[in-house]
Amino acid sequence: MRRSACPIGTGPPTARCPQSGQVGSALWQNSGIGGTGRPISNGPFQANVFRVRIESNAFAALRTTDRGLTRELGADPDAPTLPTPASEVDTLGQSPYDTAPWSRASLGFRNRLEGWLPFGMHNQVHVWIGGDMGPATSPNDPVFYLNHCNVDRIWEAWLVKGSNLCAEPIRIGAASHAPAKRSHVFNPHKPTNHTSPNA
Ligand SMILES: [Cu+2]
Repeated sequence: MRRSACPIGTGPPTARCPQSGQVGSALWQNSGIGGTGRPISNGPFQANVFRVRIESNAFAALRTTDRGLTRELGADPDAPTLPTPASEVDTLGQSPYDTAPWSRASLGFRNRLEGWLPFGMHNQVHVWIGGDMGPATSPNDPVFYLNHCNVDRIWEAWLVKGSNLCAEPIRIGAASHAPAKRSHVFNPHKPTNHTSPNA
């Protein structure tokens, strides 16, 4: 794919690559994976060739549908930009993997990559893209897989650099570290009402 002057992850907004440069990236053009809209109107996933068949309602219950794919790039004030190379450097420098209380309030690599504070890299991408990338059915948007493959890439880089995987092994079996129960909310990537960063 052709690289734009301001590809995703170029860094904080500058005169050369303002915030809008992220929306203007080649990725979101007709020759990429299409852009923004309800539904999106360009690219290989526009409504006349790509249909969303299953969606979440406001309580994350699944229901059938037949509509075009939606995105609202950069429209959510909670995530006005995508993560940047500086975000990645910061994330790779996090150690240990996780800390008490093993929640969205925890410091460490896991939360910085996946979750909150205020948005970990993974959640920040979901919220910045918006539309169908928000609810539990976010795999409806093929860009979901770019985001998750990037999470895997950073996870591998963190392991290769020899980061501290188990800082507090005695605590691993504690009840407080049990997998978070998924709450049924419309947007699993917002910190207001959800505990699992893994959607
Ligand atoms: Cu995700």
